[in-house]
Amino acid sequence: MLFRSFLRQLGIAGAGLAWSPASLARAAGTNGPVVPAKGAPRNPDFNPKLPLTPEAIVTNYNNYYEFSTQKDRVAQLVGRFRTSPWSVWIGGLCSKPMTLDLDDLLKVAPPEERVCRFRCVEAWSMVVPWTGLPLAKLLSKVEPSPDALYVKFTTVLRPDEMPGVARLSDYPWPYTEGLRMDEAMHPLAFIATGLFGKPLPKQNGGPVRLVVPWKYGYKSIKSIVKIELVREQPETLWNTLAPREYPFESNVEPNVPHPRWSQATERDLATGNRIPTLPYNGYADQVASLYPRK
Ligand SMILES: Nc1nc2c(c(=O)[nH]1)N[C@H]1C(S)=C(S)[C@@H](COP(=O)(O)O)O[C@H]1N2
Ligand SMILES: [Mo]
Repeated sequence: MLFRSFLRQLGIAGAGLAWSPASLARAAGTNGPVVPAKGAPRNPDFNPKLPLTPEAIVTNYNNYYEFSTQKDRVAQLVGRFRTSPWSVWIGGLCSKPMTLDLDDLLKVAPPEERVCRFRCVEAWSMVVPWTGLPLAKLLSKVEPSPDALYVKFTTVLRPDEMPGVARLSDYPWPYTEGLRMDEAMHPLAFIATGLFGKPLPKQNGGPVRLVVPWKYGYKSIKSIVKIELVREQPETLWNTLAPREYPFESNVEPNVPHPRWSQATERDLATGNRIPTLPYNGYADQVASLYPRK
């Protein structure tokens, strides 16, 4: 599908300059934090040559069930969501638990930009320039203890600001996700605070989210307020709702179909074309060694 007809399908092409910088700033919210994402150098190790999916698509086609199950509605519904002030508690099995406000978090490591493939379990994909820092740098700050075998992440829960929560009243809110400790410490696991050189828009999980590019998109939890080091594999929202459809591990595996559809190909949001899905979403060289054949 052509870019313009895609936008039309989203209902924003008719609005002309719906994706002008001013309207993007409006979408990001006037009370959003000031994040020095601009000027973050692009890390050459991460797909620097992949063509980016247009920003208007990345910021208007969102999965964020706290707001809506309709992808083209999320950006319009985040207006009341307050992302400043923001702080993240990091604790559990570690010797230095701490609460970092966003400014502290941004100082943990110099920001870098990474271009990453992003593959949703629903078989669509995009290519996104994130700004942020490796998750490992953040976790090292709290000095994890050896018995920390998993990391549990939790999204903020504010039903008053998140109109989708009440509509899905039987969901096990808040949204939670998890990684094995060795996955979390892998250099590809990333904490994003920016997108396209700007502060991370609320609809994309601003002000701070996880990005795990070799796993299906639902692992990349948005608007994080809590990171807990734990001994047991944590419960997660999707795994609790439908364990057969959303396994904890969730690596991108083209040969393993979802119970309701094939995972062999994906729809590229930039072009509308179906393209082959790559093992580990194209990151096999980096991460396959984490998963020795059983
Ligand atoms: N808190 C929260 N995080 C979430 C989700 C969600 O509904 N709530 N959706 C997930 C899914 S299924 C995907 S594909 C990605 C979508 O990220 P994007 O909107 O930035 O493309 O966010 C993930 N993180
Ligand atoms: Mo997804």
